[in-house]
Amino acid sequence: MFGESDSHINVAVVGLSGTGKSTLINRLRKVPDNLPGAALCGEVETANKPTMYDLPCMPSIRLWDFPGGNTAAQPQRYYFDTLRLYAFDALIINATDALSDLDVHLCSLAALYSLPVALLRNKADLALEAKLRRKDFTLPHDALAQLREEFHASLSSESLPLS
Ligand SMILES: Nc1nc2c(ncn2[C@@H]2O[C@H](COP(=O)(O)OP(=O)(O)O)[C@@H](O)[C@H]2O)c(=O)[nH]1
Ligand SMILES: [Mg+2]
Repeated sequence: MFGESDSHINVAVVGLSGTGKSTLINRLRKVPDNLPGAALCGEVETANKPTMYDLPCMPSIRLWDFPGGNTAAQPQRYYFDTLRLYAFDALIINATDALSDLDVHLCSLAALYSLPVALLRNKADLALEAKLRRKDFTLPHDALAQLREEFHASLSSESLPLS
């Protein structure tokens, strides 16, 4: 994948399938999803092996798009070891509405290997729309504040090893 002499900071973007990992990489790289060379996005899993992308605004960083974990092809118990996540410099774990068992599993293993983790709450736009549609809130600002609270509460309830 990359040698020990690799001077880049290699960041693995991981999580369940469909959480928006590939889309996130395209947004960070400021490329449209349909541009040749962009990370493939879709409603079904589009990545079957880790794929590397540069980050033009931060040349020392390389982003790696991973297949989703906890699928028939990538069972959760093998995901971290088989895909050699321990060899990376940091993980971006993509979560959505509810924190998944995979997210918690990856956080624990990352702590074991002293890997820094960024745990993202993705697709917040959909959750925000749903809150407003149910008329739980009239102001988007209040709905967003509750989304944040709910996510923080789910992090605390799992006692994640996050700093
Ligand atoms: N509404 C919304 N849709 C998103 C977001 N991120 C990704 N998607 C959509 O979710 C689907 C799966 O995204 P993808 O990046 O392929 O997920 P991956 O399997 O984790 O790589 C695609 O249809 C994306 O357009 C987001 O933040 N909001
Ligand atoms: Mg993908």
